[in-house]
Amino acid sequence: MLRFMTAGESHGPGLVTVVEGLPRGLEVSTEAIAGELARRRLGFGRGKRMAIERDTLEIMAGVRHGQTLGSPVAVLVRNTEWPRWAEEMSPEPAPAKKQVTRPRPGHADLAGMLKYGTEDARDILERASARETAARTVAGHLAKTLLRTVGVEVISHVVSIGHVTSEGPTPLATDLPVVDSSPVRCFHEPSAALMVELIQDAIERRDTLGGVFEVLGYGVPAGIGSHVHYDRRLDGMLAAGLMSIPAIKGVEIGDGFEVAFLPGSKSHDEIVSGEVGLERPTNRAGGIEGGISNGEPIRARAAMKPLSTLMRPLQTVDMTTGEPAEAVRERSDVCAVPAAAVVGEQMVALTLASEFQRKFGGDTVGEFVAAHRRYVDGLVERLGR
Ligand code: EPS
Repeated sequence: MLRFMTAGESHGPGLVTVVEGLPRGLEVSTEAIAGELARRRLGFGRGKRMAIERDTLEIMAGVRHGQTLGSPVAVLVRNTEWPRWAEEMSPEPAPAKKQVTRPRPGHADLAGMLKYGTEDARDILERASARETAARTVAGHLAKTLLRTVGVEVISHVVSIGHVTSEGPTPLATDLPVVDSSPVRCFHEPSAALMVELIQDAIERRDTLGGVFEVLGYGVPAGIGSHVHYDRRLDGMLAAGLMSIPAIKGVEIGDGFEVAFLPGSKSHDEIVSGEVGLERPTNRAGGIEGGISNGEPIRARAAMKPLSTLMRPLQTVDMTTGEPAEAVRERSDVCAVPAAAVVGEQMVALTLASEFQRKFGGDTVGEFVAAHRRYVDGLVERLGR
C-alpha cells in the first residue's frame, strides 16, 4: 500500500511531502517532479502569485542516483514568496501583527476558528489553502511513475467552467499535451475560447467561477478494488480522494447522476463477445462495477464550487467585535478549475497506485511488474483475448 502525508502552510517556508510504500528501483528525477508541478500552475484565471512564484524542490530522502531505495521518499517544495511572509508566519514566539478576523463565507475560516478556538483566521486559512495541493502533486507524480511501469496513464480535462460546457470528445492518454496547451485545459478549442471569455468577465466583475473536470484512467485491468468491504470499493476510494481536494463539492463515477434519471435498460454497459474477447459498446459505469474495475477506462468527474475569496466581498461578521463586516479579501484566484483537474489526476493516481500495490505488491519494481504481468496474462487466457 502507498501512503503519503503533506505538511506546510501556504505562506510558510515550504511544503513537505512524504510518500511511503514505493518499491525499490523506480526512476525519479527532480526535473520530472518539477514538470508535474508546472502543470498544476497552468490555467487562465489563476492569481498573481502563480506568475511570480516558482516551485523550487529538493528531494530530501528515499532516492539515490535517480532511483527509489524502497525507503520513504521525502520532497521539500520551497515557497519562494517566503521572505515576504517571514515575519507574519514566523515559527518563533511573537504576537501576530495583523489578525484576519472577518471569515469568508464558503471558506474553512469560520468553522476552523470555532473548532480551534482562535480569532485569527490566518491560523486556519494557511493550511486550508489550495497551496497544499502542490505537495499532493509531488506524491501523485510518484504514483503516476509507478503506474506507468505497468502501462497505466491518468489524465484529466476540464468539462465545464460556469455555464459553459465543452462540446468536445473524451481525450485519450496521447491527447494530454493538447489538453495541457489549452489555457483552460479543455479538449475542445471553441469551448475553451468561451470559457476564457467567461473567466475574463468574472475578473472584470470581481467574481469567481467553479466548474467540472474529468479524470480518466487508461490501462487499468479488471479486478482493482473490491466488492467485499465498504472501504475497499474503488469507486468509494476515488470519490474520497477527489472530494478531499479543496473546493470540490460533488463527485460522480461514469454517468453517475445522469443514470439516476434513466431506466435500467439505458443505464448499463452490455457485455458482448467481440473479436478480441469480451467487449463493452458503452462505458456508462466509468470502468467500475460493484466497486471493482472492469477493464474499461476509469472515468470520474468532480464539481468545484466557485472560490470563496471574492474581490467584491460577501457579508460576514467581525469575530472580534460581533459587528457586520465585509469578508476579508486575501489575494486569490478567479478560477482554479484547470489546476484542480491536475490535482484530480494526482488523487486518482494515488488511489490506483495504492490498490495496485495491494494487489501486486513487491519490494522492487521488477517484482511489481512481474506480478502484474502474470495477472494480466491470466486474464487474457481466461477471456481469450
Ligand atoms: C489560494 C490563494 C492564492 C493562490 C494559492 C491558493 O494564494 P496567495 O494568497 O498567496 O496568492 O495562489 O495557490 C497556490 C499558492 C498554489 O500553489 O496553488 C487559496 O486561498 O487557496
